Amino acid sequence: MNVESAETQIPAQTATDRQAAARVDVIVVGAGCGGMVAVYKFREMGLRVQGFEAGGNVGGVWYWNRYPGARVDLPSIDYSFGFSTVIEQEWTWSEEFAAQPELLAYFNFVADRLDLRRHFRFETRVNSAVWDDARALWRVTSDRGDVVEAPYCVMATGPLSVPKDPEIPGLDRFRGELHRAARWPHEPVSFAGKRVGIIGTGSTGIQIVQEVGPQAGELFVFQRTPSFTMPMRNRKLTPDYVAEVKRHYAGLRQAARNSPNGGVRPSSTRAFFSVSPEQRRGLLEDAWKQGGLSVLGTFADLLVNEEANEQVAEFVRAKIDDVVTDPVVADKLKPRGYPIFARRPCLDSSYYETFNLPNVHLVDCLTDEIVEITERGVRTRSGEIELDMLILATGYDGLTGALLAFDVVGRGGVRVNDKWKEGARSYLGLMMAGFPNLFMTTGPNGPAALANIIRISEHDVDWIAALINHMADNRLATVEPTAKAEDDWMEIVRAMAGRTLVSKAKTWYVGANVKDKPLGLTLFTGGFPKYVEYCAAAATDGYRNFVFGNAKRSAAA
Ligand code: NA7
Repeated sequence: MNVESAETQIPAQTATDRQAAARVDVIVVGAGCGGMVAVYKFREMGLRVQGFEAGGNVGGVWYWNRYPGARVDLPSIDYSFGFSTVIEQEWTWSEEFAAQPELLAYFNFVADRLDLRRHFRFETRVNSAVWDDARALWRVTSDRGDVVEAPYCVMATGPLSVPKDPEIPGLDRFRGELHRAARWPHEPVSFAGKRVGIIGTGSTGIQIVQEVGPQAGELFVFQRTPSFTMPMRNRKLTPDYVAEVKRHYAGLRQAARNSPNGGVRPSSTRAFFSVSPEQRRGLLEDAWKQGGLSVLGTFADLLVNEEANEQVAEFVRAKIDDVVTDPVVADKLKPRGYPIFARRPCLDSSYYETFNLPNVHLVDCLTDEIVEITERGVRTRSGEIELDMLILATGYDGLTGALLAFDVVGRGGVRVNDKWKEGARSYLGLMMAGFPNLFMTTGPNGPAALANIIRISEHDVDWIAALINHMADNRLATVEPTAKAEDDWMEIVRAMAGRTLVSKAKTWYVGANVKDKPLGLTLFTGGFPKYVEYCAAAATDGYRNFVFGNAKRSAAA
């Protein structure tokens, strides 16, 4: 394997040299948290790394999602890198749940401090990644004319990087300001005195509504499926608290890795019906007061026991009546027809209070469906609502969208598009049979959306790095999982998915939000520690579930 110092990075290409393929050891696609960990780790291993990123800088979703009110829904302390004690000690979080500007500042701080930026080509979108079997190389091309080859390619493209417009006719006709939450302008946007409409009431829509409602002239919230949302109860972190955390980061990271969600929030082994109704009520009220995702952690069986789940759902629904003064609006805001927590639970600070403002109007698209977007606004069955601004918070082509958006071609010309025709399939969410030396971080058959994405990214990169080291030590050139290993993994994933209520809601988790996307829960629902266990087991006995190719036939050795 070629090992050179980081200083030998390929220089920025000019128009004349773009056609000649540059050569590195690893190509990393994406400069979100997965891509950042990956370039750091591979550089530390002495590998030459070339990263590509469509955005103008590091940060992934936090680079793109600059919409008003954007905020992480896991504690910042938890939603931060654990691979560098320097970063842990030098960075100080100001709030329990950081807002987007602070998160983006954090990712930039990490990039500066660890000198990661020079490994990426920004504002450069990968067009294709094609496996050259004869030379055992991935050949990656970009929309700027780059051609780079490497024996390894890591897709750190993230589960939520392809925003999805709603399938409503007339979107291009709208003459007012049109903003997409996930492509929010870098310049300030004013809502004052404007008639603003927002489509979508998932985590994103909820954060925007509570922020924009008090600022807009009028705000029309187009809600199709109400979400369950709970109080975030965000707070400033005191210097004493931060100092304490910094002393105990190692233990906190360990605890996070051992918890099902890869985070330090509370979880329980208690079954819902194992305690009396009064105790249940007390525990739920305590969790409600505590805020964040505490309610989810109150009982162990909320995602498997339908009756327990419904009782918690009813507890949360009743809270809406405590806040929203108009009983008709309160009722329309109540989520029904799917289990609580089967959609990503949302956290808010004043979402329901916003509907008490006289300028904020709920449009219930279940009873008054959107028919079209017009030049002047949104037409529902009952009439046209004129708007100065329309905001789309309509979600993402999640989990698979990013890898299907460009040409990823494996052995024998097989495309990921073909392989995933009936749904995402891979071994451990990390590798695919037929796609040698291609890795994914936070892939669609791992715990991606269901556990802390930073912990998963770090784990995945470590796992990939260990395999690359194993190959270097043994002079192996190619690796891919056996078809059987992949089949067996997908069976494990399917069996687990069948036992959880997560598959019982129409969400991006199951592909229900994208037309013609194969339906089904392909995420690993067994919890982060179990996932780590499976991955560790796969690395034992000389990686017995993988097929290796000899170094002799490789141009990479
Ligand atoms: P989500 O959770 O997928 O929410 C998208 C919202 O957009 C949801 O309320 C959808 O309603 C709504 N939507 C989509 N298309 C339409 C149309 N045509 N008409 C009306 N409403 C529509 O995306 P978010 O960005 O909020 O959150 C994504 C993740 O980011 C979240 O899970 C966290 O992990 C962070 P629907 O449910 O389809 O009826």
